[in-house]
Amino acid sequence: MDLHDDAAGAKEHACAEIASCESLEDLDSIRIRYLGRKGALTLLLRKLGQVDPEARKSAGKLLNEARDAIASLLESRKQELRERKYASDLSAGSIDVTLPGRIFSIGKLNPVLRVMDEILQIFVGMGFTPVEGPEIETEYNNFDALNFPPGHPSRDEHDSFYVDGGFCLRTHTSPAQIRVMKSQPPPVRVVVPGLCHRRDTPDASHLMSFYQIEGLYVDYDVSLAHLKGTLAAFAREVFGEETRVRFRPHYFPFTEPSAELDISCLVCGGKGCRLCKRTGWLEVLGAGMVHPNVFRQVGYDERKVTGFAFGMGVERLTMLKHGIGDIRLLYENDSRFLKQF
Ligand code: 2NM
Repeated sequence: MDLHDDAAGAKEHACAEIASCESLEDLDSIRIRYLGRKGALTLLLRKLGQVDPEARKSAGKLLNEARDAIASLLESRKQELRERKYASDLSAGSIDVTLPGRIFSIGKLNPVLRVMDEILQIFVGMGFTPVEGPEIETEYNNFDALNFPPGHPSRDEHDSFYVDGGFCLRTHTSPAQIRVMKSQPPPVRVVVPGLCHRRDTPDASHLMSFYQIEGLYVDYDVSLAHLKGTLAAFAREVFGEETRVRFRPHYFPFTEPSAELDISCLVCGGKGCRLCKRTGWLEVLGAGMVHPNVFRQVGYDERKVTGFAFGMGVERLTMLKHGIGDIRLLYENDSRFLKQF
């Protein structure tokens, strides 16, 4: 057995076959016959192991050269045959070069996520750090630690989703703030975006899963004035410099005092219209000074620290910003609707 002769022979045969080959299909079968898993060259290479060591080196070199030469000839012949086929298809009229190209449309973020990014950026610009928490929470973090007493209506089976073992789907992102406060001393300045879940029947303004962004600022000298200034600056950045704001007293278990922030109506500017139900104002978010019971729960000294917190529904803000009348449109994945944003 002489591998040198075999290699030279295989190469010579292959080159002749490739040169006279007239179709891409035949060319591929030549490739398989010589270079495939059971191809002539492959089998010869496998035999190398049986050759005595002195002859192995030169035989190996020759076989590798033969394989590379065949591969490169196959490639250049393939190119030739392709070009020939293309030219003949073109002259036969079976390719219509006037057809428009394929259009690949590029996807983009849902408007809710874009508004979420925009809101987060505004707070990042004011020194807040975005953090996230789990969607399945302990009932303790979701309610007890936030000063919701055991009989509070939002803890009802009809209002929250419960999971065995003292867990529930978070109904707001506030439990993440509990985790942050438990993990570090003041100062805390965080914004928390995330999906929340409540047992609501979907309608034009409710979904059972929705995004919230909440914020928390805790230090030794945080006042209601800081809260008002921060949220007024935020509202003007999202809705425009001419936007007026007002704080209306409200109640939340985890803040005292609590308030809701309204902005002057985006449609009528305050004169009264259908969007603002003739009031001239649109409700944007809830906020307040963190309740001392919350600080006590996380181990902060409630006599020394103060803080403000706020929370907003991202779908609601998206609807206000873009004049969308039904929250369900945002998630129906109808591209005719989504393309507008
Ligand atoms: C709101 C309104 C008012 C809030 C309170 C807290 C915490 F963790 F500090 F207790 N986080 N978020 C809060 C306060 C949320 O959403 C409408």
